[in-house]
Amino acid sequence: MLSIDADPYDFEFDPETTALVIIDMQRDFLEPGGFGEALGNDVSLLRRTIEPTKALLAAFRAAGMMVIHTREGHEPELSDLTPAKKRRGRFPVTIGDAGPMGRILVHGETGHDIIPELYPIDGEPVIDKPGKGAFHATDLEDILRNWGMEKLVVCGVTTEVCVHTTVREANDRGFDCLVVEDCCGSYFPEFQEMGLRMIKAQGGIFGWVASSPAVIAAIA
Ligand code: TIU
Repeated sequence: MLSIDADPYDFEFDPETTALVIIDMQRDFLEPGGFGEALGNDVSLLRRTIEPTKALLAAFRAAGMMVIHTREGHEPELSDLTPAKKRRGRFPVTIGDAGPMGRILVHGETGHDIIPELYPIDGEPVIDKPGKGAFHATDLEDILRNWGMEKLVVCGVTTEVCVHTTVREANDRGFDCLVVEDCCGSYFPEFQEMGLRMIKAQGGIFGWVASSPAVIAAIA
């Protein structure tokens, strides 16, 4: 067992049964002209997560640990897009509409893909998810159980939306989750802070929180 200096207490893990799950580091959320901007957000707020996540990903790859990527998005015919999700926000441009990076949050479009800095390599599963949580309507739970994973190191965007939903889903399925604070980003600084505090409060009601240097030090 290895140990990471984390809140509310040390996170102990076996590298053989611990996976890195990188949530939705897609152009649509991190670059101008995508879904994040269509929702009225300043996407530059998320970009500080890229460099620390590159280092974290490199550490997992060097250690031969499992890495999984997720992407939020929909089939080109929008068959997996609920009418409620399409309508939400009453924005003039929304999911499935054309934007500067192609149709917003649609599989195969430039904006839907993972940013080049964190691009998956062969052997790393990419989970396409239609919802905010990575377990809803995906194979993620089967993949984790088939590969014998018990604990998850989770990061990505956005902290209070897809990272939180995924951690809550994982927690209820019996996975211990450690959230990497500097590798998570929100369009709202106050949600970033509160989102992380909610994870680790009450004895780690949803999981643990640590910095990427602490995680990398433990793995190295
Ligand atoms: N809007 C927002 O904060 N997030 C999302 O819509 N999806 C994810 O968090 N990936």
